[in-house]
Amino acid sequence: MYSKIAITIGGSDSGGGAGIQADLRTFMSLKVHGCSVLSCITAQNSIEVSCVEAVGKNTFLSQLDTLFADFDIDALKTGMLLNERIIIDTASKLNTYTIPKIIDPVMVTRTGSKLLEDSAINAYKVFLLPIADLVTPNIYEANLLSGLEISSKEDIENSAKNIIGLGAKAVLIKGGGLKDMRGKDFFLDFNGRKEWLFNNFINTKNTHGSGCTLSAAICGYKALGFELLDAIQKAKLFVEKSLENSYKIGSGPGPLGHH
Ligand code: PXL
Repeated sequence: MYSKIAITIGGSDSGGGAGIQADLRTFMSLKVHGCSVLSCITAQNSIEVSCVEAVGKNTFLSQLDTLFADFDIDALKTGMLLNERIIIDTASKLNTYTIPKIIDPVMVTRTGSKLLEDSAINAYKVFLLPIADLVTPNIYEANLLSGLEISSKEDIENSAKNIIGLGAKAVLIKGGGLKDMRGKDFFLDFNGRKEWLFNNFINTKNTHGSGCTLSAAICGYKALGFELLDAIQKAKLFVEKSLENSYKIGSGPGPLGHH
């Protein structure tokens, strides 16, 4: 019980549906001890993000240093990193850690609120992707990282190749943003291993935090010692079950019932 430790580096969602709150709920469901390094604080409910503030550099980096000084961390993920400064600071630390690193390149919410400054997209490409064991973009994020405008299955495969070309060891492009690609995700690694992964499409509006939950579950299963593709497949099932248990708490999309 709780012999493994994972860290999420990301933003707080005051509504408790996404961000570090979703990540910690996911880690707990997997019986992995969850630590959190806050990069920023958002004020949000199910319909809007009304305010975002970055955590100061010293407080941000001290959280990481303090955790690594005492705990044997098994895996980590990043989520909302907000700006170039936070991405560069994160990359400079992550460079020195050999544990599995899952990079969820969070850029925008499903309801259209921006979670990343435009100037920071390049910082992802230059500093974070080269040290990622896995990067998990949705279609929108894959477009921006790969410079392609994805509209087909073939585009997804080409975009994944470009992202591997930026130095990521593996990429999982989530197809859900394209109508006929729901429940279909594409995996590619630097050895050329490629797989289309499928799961049942759960028809619910309560999907807030599903991307965070997927990357946190992959991170959790990596902390538990699973191989990357096994971790991804198990994480997809975890998201599927959690979507079946999702619920509504405001007038917009509700959160997953992590399960
Ligand atoms: O789903 C991406 C995400 C990540 N982090 C925070 C968020 C969201 C989406 O709302 O609020 C803090």
